[in-house]
Amino acid sequence: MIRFSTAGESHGEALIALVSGLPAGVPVDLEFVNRELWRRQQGYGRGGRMKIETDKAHVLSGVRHGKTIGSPIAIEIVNRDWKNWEAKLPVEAGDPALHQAVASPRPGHADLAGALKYNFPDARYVLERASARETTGRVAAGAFAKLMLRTLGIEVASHVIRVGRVELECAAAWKEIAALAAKDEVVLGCVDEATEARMKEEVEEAARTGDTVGGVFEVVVHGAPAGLGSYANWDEKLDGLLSGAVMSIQAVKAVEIGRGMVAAGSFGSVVHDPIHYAAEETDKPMRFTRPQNNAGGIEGGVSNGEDIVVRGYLKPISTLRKPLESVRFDTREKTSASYERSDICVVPAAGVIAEAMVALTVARVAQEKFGGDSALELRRNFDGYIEQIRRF
Ligand code: EPS
Repeated sequence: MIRFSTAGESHGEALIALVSGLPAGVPVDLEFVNRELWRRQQGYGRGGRMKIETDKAHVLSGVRHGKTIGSPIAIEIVNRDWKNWEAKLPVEAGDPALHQAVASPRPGHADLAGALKYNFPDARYVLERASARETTGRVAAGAFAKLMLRTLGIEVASHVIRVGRVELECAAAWKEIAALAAKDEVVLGCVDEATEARMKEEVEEAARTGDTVGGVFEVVVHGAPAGLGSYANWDEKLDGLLSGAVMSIQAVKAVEIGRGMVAAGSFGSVVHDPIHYAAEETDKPMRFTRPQNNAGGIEGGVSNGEDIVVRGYLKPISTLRKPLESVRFDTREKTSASYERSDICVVPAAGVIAEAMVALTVARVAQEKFGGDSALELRRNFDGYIEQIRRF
C-alpha cells in the first residue's frame, strides 16, 4: 500500500517526506520533482518567505540509478530560513531570552486551538507545524506518485477558477490546464488571461488594504480508467478519499467533486450525465461516453473513465497585516493578532499541493487495484484490465 507522511517545522532545519509502497523500477526524474517544488512556491501574492527559499529535494533513500527500488523513499528539503531561527528555535534548551513567542492568537489559524490542545504558553510551536510550509513535503511525495501514474498514462493538473470575487466563466479544456504547468512565469494559474488580470487586481486590492484573499482551484486527473475506488465500502469510495485528502490542505474549507455545489440546487434530469456508446473505437479504452461530466468522473465512489474533477475552496490566509482582534495569552488583555509576515493569496500554490494529494490518492487506489511490486508487473496488470474494459 502506498503511504506517505511528512515531518518538519516551518522554521526548523528541514522538511521531510517519507513515501513507501511505490513499486520498484519507476523512472525518477529529479528535475521534475524540483520543478513541482518550484511550482508550489509561485503565484502573485506569495509572501516574503518565498524569496528566501529555493526548495530542492534531497533524496536520501529508495532511489538508485534513476529508478525507485521498492524501499521507502526519504526526501529532505532544507529550510534556508533556518539560519535566521537556529538560535531562536534550537533543538536543545538554548537561551530562553531568544525565544520568539507568538503572544496573541490569529483568528482563523490553528494558534488558539493548538495552544489549548498541547498546553503551550504561546502559539509558536503550533504555527511551526500548522504552517502551510509543511506542504513542501507533500508536493515532493506527490511528485513521486505522479511519476508512478505517468507509467500508466495517468496525468494530474490544476488551474485556478476563482480569486476573491473574480471567477473564470468559460470552460477549460484538459490541454489548456495541463499546459499551465510548463509556464515559467506563474501569475494566478488561470487559463484565461483577461480573467487572470482581474484576479491580479483582486490580490492588489487585498495587498493595499492589509488584507488577504481566498479562491477556488480545480484539479483534473486525465487518463484514469473506470473502476478505481469502490462502491462496496464507505472507506474505499474514491470521492471520499479525494475529499479527505484535499480537505486536509491548509486553508481549504470545502471540497467539491464535479459540479456538486450546482447539482444540489438543480434537477436530476439536468445534473446526471447521459450514457452514450461510440460507434467506433476512440482513444479511450472503452466506448461508453458522456456528453458532459457533472459527476466529475466519479459515480458511486468509483471512477467512470471520464476526467476526475476535484475543486478546493480556500479561505483567505489568516495572517493579516491589518490584524483582527485577539487576546494576549499571558495577560488576557485585548490586543491585535500577531503578525510577522504573510502571503496575500496562495490559490495557485494550493492547486499544486492538491495535485500532489490527488496524485497520491489515485496512485494508492491504482496500486491497490492492480498490485505489482515492480513497475513492469503493475503495467502488465493494468494493461490486462484495460483490455478487459475494451472488450466489455
Ligand atoms: C509557507 C511558508 C510560511 C508562510 C506560509 C506558507 O513562511 P513564514 O511563516 O516563514 O512566512 O509563507 O504559511 C502560511 C500560509 C501559514 O498560514 O502559516 C510555505 O512555504 O508555503
